[in-house]
Amino acid sequence: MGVIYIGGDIMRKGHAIRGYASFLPKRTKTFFGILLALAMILASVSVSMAAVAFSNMTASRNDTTVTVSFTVSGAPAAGMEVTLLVMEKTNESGPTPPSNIENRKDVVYIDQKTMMNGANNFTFKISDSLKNTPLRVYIGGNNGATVAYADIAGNQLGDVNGDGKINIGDVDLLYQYVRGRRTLAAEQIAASDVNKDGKINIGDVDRLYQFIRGRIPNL
Ligand SMILES: [Ca+2]
Ligand SMILES: [Ca+2]
Repeated sequence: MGVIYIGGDIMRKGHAIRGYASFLPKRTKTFFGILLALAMILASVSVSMAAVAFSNMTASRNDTTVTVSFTVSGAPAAGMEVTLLVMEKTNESGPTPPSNIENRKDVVYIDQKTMMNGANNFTFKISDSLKNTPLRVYIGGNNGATVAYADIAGNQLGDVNGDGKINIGDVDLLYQYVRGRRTLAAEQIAASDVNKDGKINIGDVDRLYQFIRGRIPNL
């Protein structure tokens, strides 16, 4: 609102200059006219850049299909270019994308589309080898200033906390869940039935612990 107010203030000053300028020589009027036009352009640019925002971002995966949804507000009426970047979350956990993505092997997907104000969806395919990998999805406006992200947890059996690794942290989390001390999301529950009997209980905790201790070769 602060920026919009400044824009309005420039407009009001512009009207005052125009009224006064009718008594001035033509060259002076042209100078004031250019000044007014510049002020109006600057005001409109600063308003539109400051107001663009992404909200309600979600990302989900069904086998090799990823769906990303988000709401755009404050974009120009013709829409704005939005860049979608997906990286393996195992290596990437920052709130903004890394700057050297052309040198990174963990870029899963990148695309650009014109998005309008309101609800938007991206749907795309990832390779079969990435369908269980934890992912971080970034969206960014072309001014570089507006960025949002959402995570997709790993789906690997035994990776209960979805961080792409199977270790004691997963055993602990699963134990807490079985004891009723905490809840798990649907994809975490899907990763928890390590003895594949259709139930999540202490038998799964035990098998997962045996696996990470190296006492059984696979889950
Ligand atoms: Ca894990
Ligand atoms: Ca089970």
